Amino acid sequence: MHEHEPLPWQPYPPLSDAERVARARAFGDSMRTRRSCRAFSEDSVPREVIEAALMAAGSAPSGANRQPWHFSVVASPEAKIAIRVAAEEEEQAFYGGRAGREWLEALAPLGTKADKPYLETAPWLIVVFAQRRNGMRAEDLQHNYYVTESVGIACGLLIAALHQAGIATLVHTPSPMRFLNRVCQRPETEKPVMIIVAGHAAPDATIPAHALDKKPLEQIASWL
Ligand code: IYR
Repeated sequence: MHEHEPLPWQPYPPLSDAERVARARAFGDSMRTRRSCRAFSEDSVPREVIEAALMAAGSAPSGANRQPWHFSVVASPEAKIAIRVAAEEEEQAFYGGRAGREWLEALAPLGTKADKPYLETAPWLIVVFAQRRNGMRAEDLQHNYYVTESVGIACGLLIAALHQAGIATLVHTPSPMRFLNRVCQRPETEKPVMIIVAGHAAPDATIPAHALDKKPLEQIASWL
């Protein structure tokens, strides 16, 4: 057999068009109830939930199927504290002026600030790394393709899977975030992309009204 012989397509479940519409709407309706959570309780989430959601993330399409992602899953209090301390240090500088007036004005409706207690209270921090290339030595160096796009898709699936499992999430992007390589013991060839904070919302969690303002279909799509 040829080395690259394709396998037959595995048919999707046969549905009526009405069922297809209903399923797409049901998923959309569910995803529209997802909100970024900025106050987490200490309530636990089973590791199996995180594992299943990571398997969903790992199913994402990627450039040349290189799957250029790594998920460092942090639950230990020591590692969470190390991440909180380093992240807050960067955020102090960010909110203290490094972000610039325009960016800070854009964030004002969200009410975010340098204090990040959720990095310690949430049961899981999923630190996402992008593998720009594999291998350290020139002779076994392998480049990956469309790394940003691939990792972005995987993160979208991860957030969707966690939401479907009833888990609250926050995409957190301390800037710069190279400290995550040190805390998570990942090689310098990997670029930290985001932290996905996962857990349950604290009883007093709030959402900024601004977050409910999603663009209508007419504004996000055009048809030719
Ligand atoms: N990393 C900061 C700032 C921040 C930036 C954007 I763009 C956001 O959508 C939200 C926050 C923080 O986490 O506070």
